[in-house]
Amino acid sequence: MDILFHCAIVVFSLIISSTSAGEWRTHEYVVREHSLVKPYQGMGTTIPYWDFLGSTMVTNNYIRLTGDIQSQRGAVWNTVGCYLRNWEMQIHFKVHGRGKDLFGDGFAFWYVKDPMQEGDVFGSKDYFSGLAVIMDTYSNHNGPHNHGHPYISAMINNGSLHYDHDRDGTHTQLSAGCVSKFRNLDHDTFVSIKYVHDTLTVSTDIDNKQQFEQCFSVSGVKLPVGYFLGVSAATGDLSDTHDIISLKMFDLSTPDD
Ligand SMILES: [Ca+2]
Repeated sequence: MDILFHCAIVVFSLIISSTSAGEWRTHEYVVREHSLVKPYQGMGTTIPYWDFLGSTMVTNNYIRLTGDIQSQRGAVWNTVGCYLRNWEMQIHFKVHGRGKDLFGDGFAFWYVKDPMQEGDVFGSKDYFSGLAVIMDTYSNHNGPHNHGHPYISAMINNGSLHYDHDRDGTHTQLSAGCVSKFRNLDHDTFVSIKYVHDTLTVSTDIDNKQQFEQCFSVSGVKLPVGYFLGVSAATGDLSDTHDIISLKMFDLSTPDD
């Protein structure tokens, strides 16, 4: 009886897992191993599929990459390589602090070859290989740009390019980005990074309208599969609190892909 019961459970589990394995591939389905949602905690103090670096602090309601304190670096990295060909990452974030005019430095989303590398580019490694989408809150403004801040842009790197903070990354950015006033808002703020058929589209939902508005879109972006997802943030002389509330990854591949 006991053995039969266990067999039944095993068979039942197999049916469940094969069904869900099929569902992961369908449109608009959150891919659990690349997502970070509440409640964060797994067994004990670890969070399944995610690693942490630097000043990162996990609470029940948010993951704090940096506090409103000078010279901090924090990151959260997916431990599983991403093999989705077409995907969308929705980041629910909150950037806030005491600074009215002076605050920084911002945070970045990463899809890179080498995860868990602390460094000077919003808390992560310079000369990275892969994609960075940068939410730069502080205008270092020694450069040629005349846009406002916070400014969202993207950078593709093969390991040879340096992110130049003095020019706010202007000479290495993939295309013109957009100004996005996402700091110190009372409502929820989101950024969406979508990669479908080699087109990278970055959108934001920061006006409490529950819909995404396009920031920029670039075609012909070639990214390999198997890289790692992460988010990092840094403060320097200036500071801000950079919180991540959730990371939701959607598989946008269709059976035709
Ligand atoms: Ca900057």
